[in-house]
Amino acid sequence: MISIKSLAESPELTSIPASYTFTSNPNEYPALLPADPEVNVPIIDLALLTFGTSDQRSKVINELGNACENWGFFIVTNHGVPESLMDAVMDGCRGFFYLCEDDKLEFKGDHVMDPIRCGTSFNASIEKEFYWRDFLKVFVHPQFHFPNKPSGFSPFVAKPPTATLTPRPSYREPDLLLRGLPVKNPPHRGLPHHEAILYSPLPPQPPQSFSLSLLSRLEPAMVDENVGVREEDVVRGVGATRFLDGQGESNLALEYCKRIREVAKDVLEGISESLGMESNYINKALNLDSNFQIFIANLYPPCPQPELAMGLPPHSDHGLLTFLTQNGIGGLQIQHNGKWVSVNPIPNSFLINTGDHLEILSNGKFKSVVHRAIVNRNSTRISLAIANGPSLDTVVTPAAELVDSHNIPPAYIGIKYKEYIQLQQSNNLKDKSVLDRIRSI
Ligand SMILES: O=C(O)CCC(=O)C(=O)O
Repeated sequence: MISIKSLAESPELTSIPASYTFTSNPNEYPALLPADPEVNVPIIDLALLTFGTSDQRSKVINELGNACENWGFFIVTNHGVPESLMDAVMDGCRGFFYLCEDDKLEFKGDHVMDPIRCGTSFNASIEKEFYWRDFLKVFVHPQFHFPNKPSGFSPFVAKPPTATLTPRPSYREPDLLLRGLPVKNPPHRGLPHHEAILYSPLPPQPPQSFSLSLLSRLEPAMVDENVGVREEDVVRGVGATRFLDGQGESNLALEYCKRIREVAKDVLEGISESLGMESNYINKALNLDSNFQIFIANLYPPCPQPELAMGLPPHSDHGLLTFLTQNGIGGLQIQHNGKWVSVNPIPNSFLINTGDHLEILSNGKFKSVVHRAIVNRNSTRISLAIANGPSLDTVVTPAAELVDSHNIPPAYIGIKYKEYIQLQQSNNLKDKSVLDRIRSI
């Protein structure tokens, strides 16, 4: 089936084909409502969860609990994932969608559980109406897969740098000192992992994105002076810096996904505490060391009749937490108090939503919230949704601590996470249809 990108680029396209008509009555579908300034998704400063005083930490835990209960969505700032990495992964994904159709065919995949799959709509083989969306879906943990195109995404073995680079005027040393880490690796001796971040070709930026929380995520291997990065990779890249792991392997997407898992772990610790449990409750109960993580990139090209089309229909997410970023173009709408609300994430933040498995685990206290992606007439929107779930073999059931056989029975029957995903991915994407199948009350 033709990609939506190719269809949208056809010069003669002035209206959408009938098969892309989501509603025939544009009045029913307030697609392009501006975000309501009165309705604000909670914003949570994650640095306070990790580094705050105990009062600040308790306040953030409280905010997390309220956000999960009342919104199912929240925005996190000061998360520690470098903005240059977020931008670079976004650029790489744009590059993927702009590959020629033949190049993308290689990654088409045949089955919903193929580890790399790209395509159009949601499940075009069974859908009667199609969505104005192309996608790339990749399983990135516990095994990391990724397309080897465009080239900025390919792994490479780092070799020591051959030239001295001028560092950004940076907070590198103070940050290291604050963390108690030795300030080694002067530029002439090679660039360690964290400096690959700081020596980005992007213009100098305010320090907020490299605050303490970034350094919190540096592991000893990353400050190994033997791990270098080539200058040409720093200055060229896909408009980006390469990121290295302890073995000298580099892959932007791998690093990005790893950072997100670390943030997800912190957030889930806060959420566990908000449920009255030990901080590592969810991480332990759901075996998050081998958690299943999916990287989804969505492309929504300009649409000549956005009021009739849909990017992604109303649905909830299957996992625990999904991390969403976008290329500065809005389009996400969420259900809140019975109304559709447009949400525009703020730059350098993640919009996080709670998925079906957090609803199950919390026995319905936290709701996975239905959301949709609308399209627009003028701009190409790209969103990245990184879904973090339990391990594939885990059967998640309501936490025993939240169930009382007399007054609060378990509201869901658990099924293996892998089966749950298969059910969602092989059917039409519709509201909370999979969760509805396993409700017990
Ligand atoms: O593009 C968006 O804003 C939403 C993406 C989404 O819901 C998904 O990929 O499941």
